[in-house]
Amino acid sequence: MQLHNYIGGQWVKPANGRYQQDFDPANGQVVAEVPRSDAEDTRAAIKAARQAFETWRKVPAPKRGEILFRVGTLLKEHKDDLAEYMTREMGKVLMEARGDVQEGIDMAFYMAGEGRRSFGYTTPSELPNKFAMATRNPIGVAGIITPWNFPMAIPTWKIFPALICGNTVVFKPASETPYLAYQLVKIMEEAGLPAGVVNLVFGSGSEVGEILLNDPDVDLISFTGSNETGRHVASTAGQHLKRVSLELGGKNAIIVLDDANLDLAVEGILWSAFGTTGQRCTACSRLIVQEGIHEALKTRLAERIRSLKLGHGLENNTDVGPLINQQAVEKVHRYVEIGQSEGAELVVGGSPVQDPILTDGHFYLPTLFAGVTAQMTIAQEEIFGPVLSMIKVKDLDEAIRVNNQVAYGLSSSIFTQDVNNTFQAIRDLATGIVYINAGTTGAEIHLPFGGTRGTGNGHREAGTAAMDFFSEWKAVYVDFSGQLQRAQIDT
Ligand code: UN1
Repeated sequence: MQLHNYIGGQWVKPANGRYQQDFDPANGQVVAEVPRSDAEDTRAAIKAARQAFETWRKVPAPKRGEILFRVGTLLKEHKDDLAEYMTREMGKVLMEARGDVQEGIDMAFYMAGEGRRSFGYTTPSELPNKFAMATRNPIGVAGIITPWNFPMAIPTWKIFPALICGNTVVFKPASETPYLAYQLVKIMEEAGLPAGVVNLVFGSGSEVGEILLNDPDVDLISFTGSNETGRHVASTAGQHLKRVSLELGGKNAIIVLDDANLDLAVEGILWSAFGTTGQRCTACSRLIVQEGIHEALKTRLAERIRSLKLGHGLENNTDVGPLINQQAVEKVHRYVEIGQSEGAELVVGGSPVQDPILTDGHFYLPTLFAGVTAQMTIAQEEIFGPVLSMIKVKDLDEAIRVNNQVAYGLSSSIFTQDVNNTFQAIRDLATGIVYINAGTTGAEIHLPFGGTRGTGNGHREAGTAAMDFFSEWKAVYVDFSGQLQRAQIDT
């Protein structure tokens, strides 16, 4: 199927007539033909969004919410189809694809409700007969740049709060997941979103993204992706004084203390490290284990990892799907080689899959390293694949130190049954998300999502925190005294 851009409420071909193909990473089959748009289409989309902003910002927020409610209902109706398309397009197993769509549904209903809240506040004035309040206000045109690993969740975390706050959107989805972006925008159109409020432009970061960063008519940029690109986004958009929200990488760890429930820890580790083939920002790539339980955990994990079944995500018994593309396989393998050359012990995995049935896909064996030290490259850099590194520690203090000694700070987790350890961990783990007795993934949409240090630039997505990014405050003073009252002077 050939996809089109969506600009000003019309499905249109790219002005330059160029297309590229979108592939199923599990078997190389073509999923869709996608525009390779450039500056011309992007500028047209920005113009449409700018025009629509003047009307959309005045639509009462509860009415904007009603449209989002319809979007949520439609997403729910199409959940099965959307999940199947997602598995075909980016490889995650069907159950997880359903979860990804569910995040979009949840966000639609949550933000629909925000249409009737969007709370500001009133506060007493320092002067008599004067009223003071602060209200949330739309900002303008939001450039939304999203990755392929959560093709429904991440765009909806950004687009729905942008819309409920009264902004309009130009959406540039990842080149690897255009079909899901197309489906999402189709649903928004069907739900009755007015023309120009959301515009969709397919194309590369260098041709489409760059225009969003530089065009003065785009007021804010919300980006999820790599740390390197995030720095470029922030510095480019920053020169134009745009507001920028970044969600970048992670190097998330699970800590397992001697007193942990080992059965539970094993389940949490497998799910966090190998779910989505390790391709989540929140995926666990470091396992920080207290020495007393280390050997037992290593043996159990090795056994379970060996039995994980790789395959197409649409097959019932598949545990782990493919990586997104061949570059990802090569990148993961490079890290595995670095791990070995730095002296880590390869316990399981460590190579692309040889199975002839899977050779057309981008499969890599789930991999476990032990004997890793906190400073090794595989314990410091984001791999974004199914590679887990075990680091042995003496006690909780050392575990927390190791956890915090990386350039990222998205998610962390601890398995312990001791209440004192628990609260110390909650206080001292320097990440934006902390889990107790659960793995590092599974954020819910009504809580703030994001991280410290190199994971971002201090903003949070989801929950009411998203409203803080997509709106700006207006302080309003109403003087009903009938005379000039000078603040700070007429005391
Ligand atoms: C991401 O990988 O960027 O908490 C998002 C989780 C999911 C979202 C992950 N709810 O793993």
